Amino acid sequence: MQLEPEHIAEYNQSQLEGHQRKLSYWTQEVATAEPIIQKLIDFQIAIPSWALGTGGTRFGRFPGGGEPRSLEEKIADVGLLHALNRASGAISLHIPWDIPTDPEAIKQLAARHGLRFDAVNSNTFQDQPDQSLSYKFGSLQHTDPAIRQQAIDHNIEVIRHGVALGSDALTVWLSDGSCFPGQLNFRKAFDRTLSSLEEIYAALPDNWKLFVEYKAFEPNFYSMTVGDWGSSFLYANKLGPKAYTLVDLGHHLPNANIEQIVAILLHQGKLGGFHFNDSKYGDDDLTAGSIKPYQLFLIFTELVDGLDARGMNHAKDLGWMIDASHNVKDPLEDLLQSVEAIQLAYAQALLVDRTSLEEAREANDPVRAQEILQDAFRTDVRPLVAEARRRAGAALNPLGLYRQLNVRQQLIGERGAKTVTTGL
Ligand code: LRH
Ligand code: MN
Ligand code: MN
Repeated sequence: MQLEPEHIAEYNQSQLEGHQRKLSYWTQEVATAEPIIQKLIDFQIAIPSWALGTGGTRFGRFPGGGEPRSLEEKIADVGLLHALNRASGAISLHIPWDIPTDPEAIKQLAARHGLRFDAVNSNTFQDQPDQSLSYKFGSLQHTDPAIRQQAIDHNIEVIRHGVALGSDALTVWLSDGSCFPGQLNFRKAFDRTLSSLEEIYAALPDNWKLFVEYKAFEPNFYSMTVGDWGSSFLYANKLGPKAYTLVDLGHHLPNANIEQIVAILLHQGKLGGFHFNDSKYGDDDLTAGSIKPYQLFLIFTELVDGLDARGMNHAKDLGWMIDASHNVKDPLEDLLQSVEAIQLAYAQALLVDRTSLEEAREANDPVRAQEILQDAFRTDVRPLVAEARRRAGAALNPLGLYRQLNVRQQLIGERGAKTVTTGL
């Protein structure tokens, strides 16, 4: 399925009048509209290769058909998303779910779609068919040095794949931990994990970053060895300047104040990036902004504030990735929704009157502070995001065009109604 520029042009023409009516308020009344539109054009969010097929739960999986059967088809799908929204210009690969057997050809294919390779992800939370030793009791933390070595070697192999593709970061998420009190010596598990990570860190190219992703629970339910931002921060600090903490929004205990975590990590120069998703209960991996859009906005408010305070580039200095997948939506539609939710939260955060907010804080005026934040949050910024898309050559309403073109039906026609994709 190839999306032609004429598809976008025709579609946008049909939507233009309504769009311009809504946009005119912004261009005429809001002085900051132009810089916000520019920032939105620059902002790109990486798509995880494992989210292009229907996710499942351990109770079942209901694939929708037309799903990508190979890495090439996954790249084609991300290319399609990027053509529709011009905001998904990167793909994040999970190894060995997606092994680039011919990296040069894969790189060229991605480049033809205007895509680059974001962080590569290692996988030591599952046993692979050709693997000699089992990760049942952990990987980098394991009591057996041979198993630790196998996991270290895998991570170094993933770095090699990433180098071949032009990626510049490795994300390490460990399921290591324990399910029962007494099972694990916490101090020994910490030390072993640290020394394994040190070996991986030593294999990082100079311009690379190592993202240490934490998670409070699942699949281990008593302890996780990288269980919270504190332990991730500790590992990242001990490892060195190329190591950072990665925040996956679904990996916290209920009601955690993620925006405060983000603020402090960024302030300390140790925030590496994000896995965006949303959740109501646990690591639900639901569409970003679908459950707690105010939280997403508050996170972005801290990000904008912290990035500016440190003189960082909003688009380039953090890793922006989605990590969402589930059972009931068309995965491509879901990803379009996630990207849009992230853009909306970002645009709203850029609208916050930060000078007045700081004054309200200094004056201990929580009422005024709340008004300022909610004034931005309750503003409909969709015309700004749509305008950024239009100027970047994307569809004014990517989901609208996706449905008008019957993309899923076309993909089913090309790939079949029963497709199996690799991933979660
Ligand atoms: C773990 C996680 C991690 C994995 C991905 C598949 O829950 O968030 O990022 O790599 O899911
Ligand atoms: Mn994640
Ligand atoms: Mn997760």
